[in-house]
Amino acid sequence: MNEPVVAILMGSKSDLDLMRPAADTLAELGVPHVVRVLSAHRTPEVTAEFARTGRDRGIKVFICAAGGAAHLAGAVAAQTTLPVIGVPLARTPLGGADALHATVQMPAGMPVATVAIDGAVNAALLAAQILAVSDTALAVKLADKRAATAAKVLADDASLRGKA
Ligand code: RP5
Repeated sequence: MNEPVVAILMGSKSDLDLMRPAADTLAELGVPHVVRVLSAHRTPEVTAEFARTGRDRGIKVFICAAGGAAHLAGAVAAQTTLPVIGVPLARTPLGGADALHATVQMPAGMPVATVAIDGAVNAALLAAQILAVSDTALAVKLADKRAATAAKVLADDASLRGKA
């Protein structure tokens, strides 16, 4: 695979099961990516350095996933003007509501595009859509994927109506 253009960061290796669909989706679309465990709280310096130097290493979009007091996306956004997509994870007894609030409620001037709780697939698709603004081949792949999604819904509908 070529040099990564999307960095998928997660606060703990225990988040990997929930975030694997993001990597799978990017792989399916042929988007080179890197997956890292980096924590806003446990490795703040390494995380900040990775975010600060991302643009120089060819990263174009960050996806940051964390559960609980989920400050990873905000901590990365504080270090870069690259787009940051936050994925709140349902990893605590509060079912992801804590992570959602921590990720989505950024102060003005420091945007994080927050997807749904456990929204790994949409995070990857949104990252691909950002890249596809200047990548026509990727835009075509995304359009094809949308068409396949629509076709499946219509096939499901037809089968429920006994017409398939
Ligand atoms: C967050 O704390 C991580 O993103 C994870 O969702 C949660 C629990 O981490 P572990 O205690 O499982 O390492 O920083």
